[in-house]
Amino acid sequence: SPGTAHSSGAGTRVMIIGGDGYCGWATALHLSARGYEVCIVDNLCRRGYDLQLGLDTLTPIASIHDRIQKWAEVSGKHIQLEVGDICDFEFFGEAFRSFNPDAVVHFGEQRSAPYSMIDRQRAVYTQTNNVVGTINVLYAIKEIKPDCHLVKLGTMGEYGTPNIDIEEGFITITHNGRTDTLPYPKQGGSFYHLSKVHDSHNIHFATKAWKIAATDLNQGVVYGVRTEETTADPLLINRYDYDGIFGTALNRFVVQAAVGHPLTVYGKGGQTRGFLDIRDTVRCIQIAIDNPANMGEMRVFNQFTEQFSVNQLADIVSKEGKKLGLDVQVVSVPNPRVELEEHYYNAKCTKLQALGLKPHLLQDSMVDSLLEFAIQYKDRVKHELIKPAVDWRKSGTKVSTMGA
Ligand code: NAD
Ligand code: USQ
Repeated sequence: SPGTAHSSGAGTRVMIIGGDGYCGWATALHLSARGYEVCIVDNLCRRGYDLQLGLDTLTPIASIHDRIQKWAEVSGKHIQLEVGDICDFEFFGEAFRSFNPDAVVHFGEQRSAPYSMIDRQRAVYTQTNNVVGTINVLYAIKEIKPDCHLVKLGTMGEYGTPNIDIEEGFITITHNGRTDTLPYPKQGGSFYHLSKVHDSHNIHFATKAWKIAATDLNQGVVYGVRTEETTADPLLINRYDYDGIFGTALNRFVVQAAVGHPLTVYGKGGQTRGFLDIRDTVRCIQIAIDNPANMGEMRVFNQFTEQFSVNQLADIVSKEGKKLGLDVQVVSVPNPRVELEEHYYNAKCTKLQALGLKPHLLQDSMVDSLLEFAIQYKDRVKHELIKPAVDWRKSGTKVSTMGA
């Protein structure tokens, strides 16, 4: 039964900011099932972006209240809920004080690069929401519970695509005969990715100034949807984005294959990124909580398990689709983003594995079962939401209503 998994971390009080979202919901249930005391904080803005832009998840998700109630029924575990905006310190400070967490996992940001590039207003919103929210979390820890461990979701996209190996957060440089270990150079590729760069700098400063303990998890692109706990009941199903704004590469390709839409490779398709299965996202978070950073330390882990180029993903999905009798076409569409389409990429990801992560690799069976999942829900797919919807070069000051 989903409520009976055991863990050495049982009893740890974990606040999950963004616990109604894709990574956050899966993580909240994973930890709750293992006996952690979980409190979700979310202002439900992610559901609001869908209403605003006419988007929808592939899967029919239940309201946060219904999800939590169903979880209590199937697992016997209670998850606390605080609906509110972490940018509002009056709300957030009170929620933090009353829950008194040992660890706070911060997923609660606007996380789409295309969304942040729609127009000036969304660029400003993305950076304000993300940077201010994170500063509020840092102040809550400092003022209310200085030994609370911050587990912050960053992104591999903070590093960009440099022509040298990517280290985990820091690089040792010898310059004019002197040597130092410094934050790895950052080159975000959108106002969203840059919001994470700003967060990393703010967190690093706060760990030094106030002796806070923080782990910055530079996560790669997540794929998949089913986790042990979200499959326990239809009302626990997770969200799955496939649209041109919130959908990410592999998840989009799988839905495209399921509905007979050509796979949308942007430009030359040599863009290479780190990827991981959502079943590993939840385990990485648990590993970070169970092995906290030291007070005064900002520890950085690169949270992905394998690297792929967009062309490699398209090949894997076409091959698997053919096995299921799908006729999968691949097209190169003009790249709506400004990014290198052919480049060197070699990023380290050893620290989480050293702490015990056993990765689920993107073997054929995973694509298979994801494809079958997408086929199951294919009648809910709105074809017009698939096209790339945001051009980096066209972002302007006029507020875009999208649908128009
Ligand atoms: P998501 O949009 O599904 O979930 C984020 C949640 O945070 C939403 O439920 C939203 O309502 C909430 N939120 C946003 N701003 C808030 C605020 N000010 N106050 C309270 N709640 C707020 O995103 P996700 O895909 O689950 O990503 C979670 C985190 O992981 C993000 O920080 C993202 O940058 C990072 N990440 C995601 C991926 C991926 O592939 N999905 C990859 C790397 C990193
Ligand atoms: N791409 C395509 N075709 C598509 C969609 C994407 O070729 O249909 C390409 C993009 O051009 C890009 C790459 O695939 O080169 C990755 O794009 P993505 O949309 O999958 O990922 P990204 O915009 O980087 O953002 C996602 C999450 C974000 C997270 C990031 C991790 O939305 O929250 O931070 O992945 S990372 O990429 O490592 O920075």
